[in-house]
Amino acid sequence: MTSKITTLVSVSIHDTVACLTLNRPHKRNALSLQVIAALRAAFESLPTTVRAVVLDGAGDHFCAGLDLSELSETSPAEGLMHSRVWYEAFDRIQFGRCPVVCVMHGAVVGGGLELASVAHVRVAEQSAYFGLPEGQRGIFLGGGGSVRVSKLIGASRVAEMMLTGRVYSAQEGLQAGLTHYVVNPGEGRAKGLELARKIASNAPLSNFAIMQALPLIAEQTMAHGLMTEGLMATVTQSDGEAKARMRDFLEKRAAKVVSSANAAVGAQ
Ligand code: 1HE
Repeated sequence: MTSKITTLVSVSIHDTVACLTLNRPHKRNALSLQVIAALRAAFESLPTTVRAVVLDGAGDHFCAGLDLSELSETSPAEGLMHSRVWYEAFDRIQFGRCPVVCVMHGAVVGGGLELASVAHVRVAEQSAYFGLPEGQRGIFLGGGGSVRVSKLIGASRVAEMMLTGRVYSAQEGLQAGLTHYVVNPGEGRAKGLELARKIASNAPLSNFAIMQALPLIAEQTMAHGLMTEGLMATVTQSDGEAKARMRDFLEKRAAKVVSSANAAVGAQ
């Protein structure tokens, strides 16, 4: 394991998995433009040996959202550019090279939830809670949440959260679709690493298709979606790694699909 601590995002490498940690706990990991830049730089400079990422936050909270001190004096044009910087960074993470497992605890609010929704898999410790306090702050989602969080739980729930200030607990978040797992306090990192290691052991082309093609297909018409899927399926299955893996199964060398009896608390 190697470890490099930057001021705002710390990085540790565990073979094929990198752990990236928001490291601004005194401000509850509020996302300043500097944090967004550090996050983007950390993702873009991952060694090529890394095949999956765990993203979490230092201190008692995953992330308090947008650094509110940054918006108090901005003009409309500056506000638009501010959002653009977030969009570009989040786009690089969502459609980058490595699938991301986000491990959440404490506050996952505003831009913090927008960041979590960029990840491909979400794990919540029982302390996690989800809110969109933009309505109370007099602003609107600006980090892609109206698109990404709405895709997770539906625009109706997002509207209700923003209008009423409703906060979802970890369990409620599990039911609504904000997280895939709920785990005991302090167990999030281990669960995240376990999932990331599984992801890292997949064929790279399969992970590519899941990250890049699946979201596109979800936006396409039935006819276009089926065409994209068929093309992607053909590409993945003609790769040597797919052929070797299928041969391994047929010749009884590969693991079978078994029931997840030892799944984490509340796993779906
Ligand atoms: C902050 C921020 C922040 C904390 N921007 N500085 N997000 C919010 O509306 C959430 C605002 N934050 C909170 O509700 C609370 O801070 C928490 C529930 C997350 C944590 O409470 P607590 O008691 O542990 O910490 P605290 O005492 O409130 O905060 C500690 C310090 O962090 C304090 O600074 P200090 O200099 O007085 O020590 C806080 O001011 C600072 N801090 N959160 C700036 N968010 C792209 S659009 C996205 C739009 C949004 O994200 S809107 C939601 C914004």
